[in-house]
Amino acid sequence: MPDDLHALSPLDALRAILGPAGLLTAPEDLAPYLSDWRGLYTGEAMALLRPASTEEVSACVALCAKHGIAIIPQGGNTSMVGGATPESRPGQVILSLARMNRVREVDALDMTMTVEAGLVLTRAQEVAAEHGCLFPLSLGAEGSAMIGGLLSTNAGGNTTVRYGNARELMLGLEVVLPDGGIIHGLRRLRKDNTGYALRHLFVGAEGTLGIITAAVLRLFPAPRETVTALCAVPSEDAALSLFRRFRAADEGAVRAFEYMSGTGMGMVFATIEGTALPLSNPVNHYVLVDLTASREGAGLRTLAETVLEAALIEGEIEDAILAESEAQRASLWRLREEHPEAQKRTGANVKNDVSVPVSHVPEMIRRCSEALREMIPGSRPVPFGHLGDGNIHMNLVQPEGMEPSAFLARSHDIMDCVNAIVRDLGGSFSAEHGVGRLKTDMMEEWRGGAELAAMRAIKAALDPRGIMNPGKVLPGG
Ligand code: FAD
Ligand code: 2HG
Ligand code: ZN
Repeated sequence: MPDDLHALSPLDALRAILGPAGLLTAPEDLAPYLSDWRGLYTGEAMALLRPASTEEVSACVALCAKHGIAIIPQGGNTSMVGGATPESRPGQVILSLARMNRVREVDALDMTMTVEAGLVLTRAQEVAAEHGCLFPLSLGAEGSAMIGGLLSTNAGGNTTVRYGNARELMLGLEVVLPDGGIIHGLRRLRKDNTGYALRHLFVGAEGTLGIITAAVLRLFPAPRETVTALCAVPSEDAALSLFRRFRAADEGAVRAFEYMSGTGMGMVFATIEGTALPLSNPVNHYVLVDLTASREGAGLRTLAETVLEAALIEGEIEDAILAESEAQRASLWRLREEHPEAQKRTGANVKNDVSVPVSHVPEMIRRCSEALREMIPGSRPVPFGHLGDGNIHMNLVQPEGMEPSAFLARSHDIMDCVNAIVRDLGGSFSAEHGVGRLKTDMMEEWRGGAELAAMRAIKAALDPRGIMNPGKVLPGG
């Protein structure tokens, strides 16, 4: 920290580091950063810091550490668990990575891309494509979510079944530690067993251990053939059987395998303009499958038709449509990706981002739906999501006509009900959205004992003053 900053108040010193464009304090400028996408939380901050370089992040963090000022890192602010929203207490700052959005390097031979944390996911996908490659992470919030936020939540999305979560797509990281020190770990090595794999500590840490400022991402060959099918299936078990069929036909080809319920699809048609069912009859269960290959002439369409025909004969599907154009493919995917927005528009809803072993998905959906309907008569279970990796969003929408606040007052009962079944099936209460602020009180029960103690020890070692994203992930943290 330069000596001349010592004489200034913390806010003036931060302003001196960042310049006028880099620090905002007006309430109207701060407002969009103080609330979360779901509308669950609104917090307080004395300033929004907008650093433009790793050195600026480091200088800001060192200054905040000196004064004990809490820092809430924020990317696209699309967290589903209130992870990027400050608590309601004075004297904190939000640190937005939005100005750090440069692509530092793309290497199509090494198949890597070195980017800053504020790069929006769609832009990362575009840059990869411009170099004839694929960056495969894909999710509904991709137009806003940023690389730093995606890595910090270890986001999953639609392509985990083939490419893994954000963690598997990262080779190296640059991180500013809670004392302002910088880990220069932007290595693009496929093999690097050099002591503890520190980079992995920051993936999924939700900003509680430091600030990711840049990352080396893995790239893949660009797809040259893509086939998308929407299938109507008679049951959850049939959806799983269809997954097995596609995997057996060509495991490497399945890019996404998503489940949707008739209830969820109905909400999309009712609330999202320009959507309609492209099949003859509405049913209770749907599957959206994407197959891709990196070589032309892979015969994916024939493969899909063969699998679907066999499934039809066995009664595992009732109807299906294969996209005939890129526009039709996009419209089929829209039916899937509008699920969160459609539920929001339909009424108050409680989200359960859970995972179970893939083989238990049908049982989980059935048991949870039944238990939830029994618990709150008239409530509408909306299970949907990433069947291919075992992560289903076991959401519940309020009964029609019920006071939203009365429904939301039951949130914890609803989550407990789902979690008990998920636990019984060997699953997790926190699959891809993280713990954030919403689920800290579940950590003791699910990760208590030695596991939570180890997490606390890591937090205390790296962030002894507890300035990094307080109140997130660890109970009482
Ligand atoms: P933010 O919301 O800004 O932050 C998320 C967390 O990371 C916070 O704890 C924050 O403090 C921390 N953080 C942010 N940037 C940094 C940084 N540079 N260094 C350290 N910590 C940081 N998630 C999925 O996994 N799969 C999905 O399919 C999916 N779909 C979604 C669809 C919609 C419509 C929405 C609104 C969200 C969805 N999400 C999904 C949730 C969300 O987790 C992801 O969008 C993404 O991981 C968050 O990125 P972000 O840049 O918005 O991060
Ligand atoms: C998705 O898969 C996201 O669309 C959001 O993870 C899930 O709204 C949800 O519950
Ligand atoms: Zn999801």
